[in-house]
Amino acid sequence: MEQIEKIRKQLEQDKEKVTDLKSLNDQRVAYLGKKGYITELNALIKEVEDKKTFGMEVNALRKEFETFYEEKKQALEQLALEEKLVKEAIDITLPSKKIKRGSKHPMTRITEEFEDLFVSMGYTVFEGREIESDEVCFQKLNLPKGHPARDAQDTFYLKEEYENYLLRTQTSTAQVRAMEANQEKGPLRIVCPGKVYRRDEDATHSHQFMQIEGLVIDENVSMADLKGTLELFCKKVLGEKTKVRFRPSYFPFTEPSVEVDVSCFKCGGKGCSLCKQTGWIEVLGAGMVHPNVLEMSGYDSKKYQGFAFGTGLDRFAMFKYGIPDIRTIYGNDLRFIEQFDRLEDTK
Ligand code: FA5
Ligand code: MG
Repeated sequence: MEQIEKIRKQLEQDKEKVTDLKSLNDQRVAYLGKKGYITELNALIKEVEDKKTFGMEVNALRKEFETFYEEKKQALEQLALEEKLVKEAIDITLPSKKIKRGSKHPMTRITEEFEDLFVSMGYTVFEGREIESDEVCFQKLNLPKGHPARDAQDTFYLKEEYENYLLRTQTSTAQVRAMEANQEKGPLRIVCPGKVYRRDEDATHSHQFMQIEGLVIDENVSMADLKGTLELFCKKVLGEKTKVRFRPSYFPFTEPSVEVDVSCFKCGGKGCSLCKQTGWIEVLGAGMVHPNVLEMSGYDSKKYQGFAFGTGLDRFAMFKYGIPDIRTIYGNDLRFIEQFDRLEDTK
């Protein structure tokens, strides 16, 4: 019985020492574990006379410990929870994190600007294809197999069973697609922007770039209409002071053909590094649609004439935004793309 009293007294002291869940658990092991104080009291039972009283006292002590343990455990857990809540509280008065907004790619901006301009002049936007047949990319544009002008554009062909297919080298393919899609073989007025591919690679030439094609077909369409349209286009896009110059050129699918230069927008025509001291910058190719091209797509070339033009959109983006290397346009670096979000002259 003395032993029991001794351990009861010790328990009173030990209760004070419990400060957290760990020390509480240590006490549980010390009292109720395999070699715990209360467990060992049980072993003494065979040595005492009044086994019944002794057993009851030990049980009472065990009960006392268990009650203490449960109550203390609950209290400590509650305390831990409260501390956690305080620590993890969210301060709703703090400024929120900025949500990152996407921004339009410069090529998307240029494309939309050009589309808007031509739509305002009565054109519709025509969707071409990026994978084209040799027939549409070359043959129906008056470039039969073996034509020397193919060399300047020969590109990425598809493998074996698709050997007659390639990644289009020019949006002029849209001329053929639009004429063939028009069942009435009547007037047409379309623009087609899109990606094109060539085996090129330097600061101003990319293996993938963008062009926009324009095609107008009607009765009595002349070179004067082409000139007026392109002059208006260049002035709208590059500024009213822009001077436009037409030079004779050659494309197999137009006759006559021209290349169009604009007065240098950097030096105004005086001569600088951008225009290589000439005062002029070449921006597009154009011409009157060749009668063969009209006929091959089912048009009556006696009744209809047309003009077509095609220009590299990347060049315009580079001029407009002062981009020195075309490859940054396709590098997917967000630091590059995000800069255009701050421009005020675009949507
Ligand atoms: C053509 O592609 C003709 N289809 C244009 C045309 C259309 C003529 C309709 C007549 C009638 P050219 O190969 O010159 O022409 O290319 C047109 C423009 O694409 C060039 O002036 C240039 O701005 C751009 N360009 C050509 N190659 C690249 C390249 N690798 N990277 C970026 N831009 C290029
Ligand atoms: Mg050219």
